Amino acid sequence: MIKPFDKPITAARPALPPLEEFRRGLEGIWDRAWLTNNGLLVEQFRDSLIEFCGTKNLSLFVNGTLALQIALQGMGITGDVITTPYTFVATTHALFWNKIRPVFVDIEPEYYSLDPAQVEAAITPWTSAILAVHVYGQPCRLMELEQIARKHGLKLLYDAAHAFGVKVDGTSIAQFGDLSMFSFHATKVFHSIEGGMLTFRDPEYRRLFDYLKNFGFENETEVVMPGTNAKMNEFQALMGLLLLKRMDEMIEKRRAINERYRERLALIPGIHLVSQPADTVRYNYAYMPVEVDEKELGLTRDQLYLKLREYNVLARRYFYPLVTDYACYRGLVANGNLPVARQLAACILTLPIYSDLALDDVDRICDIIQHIQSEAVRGAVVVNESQQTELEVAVPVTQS
Ligand code: T4K
Repeated sequence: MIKPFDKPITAARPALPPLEEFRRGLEGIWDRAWLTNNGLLVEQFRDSLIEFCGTKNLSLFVNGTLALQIALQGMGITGDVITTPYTFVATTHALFWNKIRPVFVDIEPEYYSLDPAQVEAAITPWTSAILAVHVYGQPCRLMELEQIARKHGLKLLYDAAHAFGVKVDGTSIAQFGDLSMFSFHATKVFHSIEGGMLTFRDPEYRRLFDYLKNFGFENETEVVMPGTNAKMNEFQALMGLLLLKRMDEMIEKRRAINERYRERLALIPGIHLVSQPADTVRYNYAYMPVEVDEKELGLTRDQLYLKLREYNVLARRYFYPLVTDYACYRGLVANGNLPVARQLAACILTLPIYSDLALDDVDRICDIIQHIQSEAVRGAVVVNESQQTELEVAVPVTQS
């Protein structure tokens, strides 16, 4: 019997700078008594990000969801947008908040992003844009999507919430498409507590986004458009500045964790690893997804998820259910033919990964999975039925 962890090992856990550095930053904020509305630290953070991403066309926001909503509004996107059902629900919410109709198409099975052939087949005269997601930080089929977008005169937007720090052929992922949105939420590889960033090709968008995130104010007496409030504050920028310095170190730690998981999990029947990133990609190891093969493992994905909880390993099922199956979208959206996404959502499990996760703990998580698998094939795993019923009620099984 393997001992459960004393404390929960969560799927994500925020990186934190040394407290003393944050305290020193707070003293500066106190001295200036300037907390938000484009303060000194937000400006400094923006400058550092310009250098990091290699583009001046960059705007900061209070969170990624509002950044994406503002992007869609500012770019004047209307009608239909082709997008993925395999994502966090905020991607779709941003479309609905702009009264845009999402047209869901299936994903490709290698890196789980939009399948370019399906995108092209779904284009109609009402299509105005493609909104693709770099799921788990793995780049989408960038060149193919770009070609399709140019050929049909569509805008190409990326929800790059997971992809900060990723490079393709040495170029920051922030420089692809017409626009990318990054989330700096606490659970991400890099964060500013909450936070969001847009990077874009057209420099004109900068002014527009500045208006939209600050009530549309031109000056004290002039409001030029009905904006909202989506400004990043000084505390967020302080956290971001302190963590940006540690980006290489944080990615390196994640790389080692990912490598250890891959070595160990490759030996466990029923646990299938996601494809390695292409050689041209500098990956950020944002998540640790695995596909659970019920027959080989002897347990369903949900049974494994519940068993792991008994050991205090709080894996998550990102992204189950599909967005199209949430109560607020069921029946509202054309559900489409989504076999790859549906199959994936049914078997995906994301294991704990964060830069401070000890390699010994990774080993122990793998030992636990190995142990659960051996017991399952012996028929010795008892799944607590009340827990399972609870799970099924909370999350309805998706229809095929
Ligand atoms: N597009 C995509 C593709 C996204 O994935 C997201 C966000 C967005 C857009 C929107 O960006 P933001 O508006 O959030 O900037 C979490 C995050 O809240 C969310 O940002 C993220 N995606 C999503 C994938 O995950 P939840 O509801 O699953 O979070 P929660 O509270 O269950 O936390 C996850 C794990 O992290 C838990 O095991 C606990 C741990 N945790 C969490 C927090 C907040 C900590 O250890 N410390 C913490 O401070 O959504």
